[in-house]
Amino acid sequence: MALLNILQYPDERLHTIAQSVTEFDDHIKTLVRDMAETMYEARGIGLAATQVNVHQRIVVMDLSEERNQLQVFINPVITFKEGDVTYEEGCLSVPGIYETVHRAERIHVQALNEHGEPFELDADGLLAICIQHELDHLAGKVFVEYLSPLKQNRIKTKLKKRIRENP
Ligand code: GNR
Ligand code: NI
Repeated sequence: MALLNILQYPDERLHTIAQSVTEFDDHIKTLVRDMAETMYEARGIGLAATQVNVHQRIVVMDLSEERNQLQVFINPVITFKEGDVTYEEGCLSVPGIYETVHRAERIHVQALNEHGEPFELDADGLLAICIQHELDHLAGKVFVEYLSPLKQNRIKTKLKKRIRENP
């Protein structure tokens, strides 16, 4: 097991577009385990491979109170969206910043598990929000990009200052 380094916005590597996973070997299983360990240690509800500088379509999530219901999404695709919700989102790559974002309220997702087996699910509530947030990471998008350019610049300045003072 290993903890992975989480890239911090505005690191340009967060804008890399992830590639589909084609081989379900031990390397993927180790990566999924390390991503889960990193997410739990950071107290996040989700983590996309992009955030640990691995540009493959892999997401781990756990929305349970007891932190014992890991969900793994490989090559996830949202095939249906409806409705509109707003939620105050945060991100492990944008620490300490919480801003309201609009998302679809209900989605349908197709993905593979860590064994390469397909599954589908309907999601709403925080699960739907989190899946959309993670799929954005795989497409190179960070939630702050939904905010006004003014807010984005303020967040960039604040985080760059923090990184400078706290290397
Ligand atoms: O831990 C996280 N919390 C969260 C809260 C509201 C909306 C989305 C999220 S995902 C985030 C973890 C993370 O950065 N995943 O990419
Ligand atoms: Ni995030």
